[in-house]
Amino acid sequence: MKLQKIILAATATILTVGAGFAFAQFKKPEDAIKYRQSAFTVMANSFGKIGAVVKGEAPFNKDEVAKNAAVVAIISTLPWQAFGPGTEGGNALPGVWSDNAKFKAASEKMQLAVVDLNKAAQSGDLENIKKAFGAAGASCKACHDDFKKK
Ligand code: ASC
Repeated sequence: MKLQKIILAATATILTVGAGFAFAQFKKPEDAIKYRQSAFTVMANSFGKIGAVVKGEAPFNKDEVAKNAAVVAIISTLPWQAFGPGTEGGNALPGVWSDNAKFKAASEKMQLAVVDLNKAAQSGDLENIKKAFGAAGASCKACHDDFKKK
C-alpha cells in the first residue's frame, strides 16, 4: 500500500511535467527510434496485462492492475520527445512529421485516456476499468491506423 501511494504521487507529478516535454537530444536518429520503441514496448506490456484481466484471461488483482495502469500512464508521456526532426523511420509513418499536429493530438488523446484508466485502476472498480481500458485501446489503435507501419 505504501509503495502504491508513492507510485500515485509520482504519476501526478510526472504527468504534469510531461506536458512540457520538448524534443530530447539523441546522439543518432537510431537512438531516438530505440528509445521510443522501448517506451512503447514497456507500455504495451503493462497494458496487455490489464487487457488479460479485462478479457477474463487473468484473475483480477487490484494492486497489480493499479501498478500496471500507473506504469502505462507514466510511460505514455515519454515516447513523444523522441519523434524530433531527423528521427524519421522505425515503425513510424511519414505522417508523424508531415501531419505533426494530428499526431500530437492523437498522442494527447491517448495520454488522457490512460490517465482515466489509471484513475479507474486506482479506485479498483473492474467495470470502470473495463470501460476505460476500451477507450484507451481505441486511442492506441486510432494513432496506429494513421501513423504506424503495419
Ligand atoms: C495493446 C497494444 C496496443 C494496443 C492496440 C489497441 O495491447 O500493444 O498497441 O493494445 O492494439 O488497439
